[in-house]
Amino acid sequence: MDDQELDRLIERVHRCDPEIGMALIAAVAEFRRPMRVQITGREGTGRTTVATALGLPEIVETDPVDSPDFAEPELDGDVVVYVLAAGVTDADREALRSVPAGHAMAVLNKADAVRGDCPSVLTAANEATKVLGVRTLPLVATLAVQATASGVTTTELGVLRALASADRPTLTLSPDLFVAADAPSDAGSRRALLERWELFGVTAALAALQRNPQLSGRAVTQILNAASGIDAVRTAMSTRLRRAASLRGGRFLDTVERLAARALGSGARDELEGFLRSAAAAQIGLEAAWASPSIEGVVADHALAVPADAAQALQLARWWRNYAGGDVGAPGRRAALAIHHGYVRAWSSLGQHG
Ligand SMILES: Nc1nc2c(ncn2[C@@H]2O[C@H](COP(=O)(O)OP(=O)(O)OP(=O)(O)O)[C@@H](O)[C@H]2O)c(=O)[nH]1
Ligand SMILES: [Mg+2]
Repeated sequence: MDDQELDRLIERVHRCDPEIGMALIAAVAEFRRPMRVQITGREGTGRTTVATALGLPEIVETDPVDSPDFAEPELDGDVVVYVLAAGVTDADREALRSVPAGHAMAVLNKADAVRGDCPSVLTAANEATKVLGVRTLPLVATLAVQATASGVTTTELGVLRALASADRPTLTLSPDLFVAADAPSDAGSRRALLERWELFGVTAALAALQRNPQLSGRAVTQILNAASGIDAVRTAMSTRLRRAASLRGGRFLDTVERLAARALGSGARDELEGFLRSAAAAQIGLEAAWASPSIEGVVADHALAVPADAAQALQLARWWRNYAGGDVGAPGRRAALAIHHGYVRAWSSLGQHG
């Protein structure tokens, strides 16, 4: 939205009604303030490492949850990243219950320590999603940090290739076996590999090199990055941030509505109501409805669809009206009808101009 539009609104409202003007200034400041991301969870679950792996400057680590040494942290960030390791406890559940719907995501960190293979890690993450009611993604934060900070070196690639070609299935059963095994390369360079990539990373690299011994160091680094799970976590993070911004827009419109009702003279009220009827406000309302937690299952990770022409707008409007008519509960119906209205509005303006 055009920032100057809001600044001009503030000026006009302030001229009519200084008190409402001041309240509007505060509401606009809240609407525009930078996003705040909190990273939280119990002690030692890997919160600092996950924050480093995400590499977001605005991320803040809270005091740990469920610790005898700290008061429970207030989880009021625009996005709250909850880090789990191993299982879900009652304290985790309780802490997440305090986060407003639509603002939390969870990471099942130390996925390399989950006994078993990749499917059992996914099962564990899905279990946590079900138990917590918050989408939970598996992650090996240490590997993500390492693969982002520095790639597999030429020396490491040489050792990994030699080990991969030896094809010893028992090699990666444990760190001790890996160092002690009778295999190409010396124990020192294998220990160095473990120090940087740990057994999980080494195992993933060897599997990749067994399938394709020609892989470059850069390609192996990319495979390690993928194996860490960080890409999915980053994607979920940006979805959450986008939604948090949209939900904040919805709260801003609610505040403006309240201010319009409170305004004494008709001048300020007319200005505020004019804004609420504007295309900019309609867009904010549409995005807020799209981000509504009640329809998250339908919308999933999709961004708000912008119709290319009137026909498409009409099709989208119909789809959402139809959805609103189903058995979707009151909040779901409200969000769906708001989206329907938004597309009807888009249809009418696209019809006029195109
Ligand atoms: N195996 C494994 N270890 C990890 C992973 N992520 C973090 N760790 C290790 O877990 C330990 C704690 O990590 P931190 O990032 O300091 O965890 P934290 O939650 O910030 O810890 P506190 O702030 O001290 O409560 C460190 O030894 C990390 O190296 C992971 O994905 N896998
Ligand atoms: Mg920490």
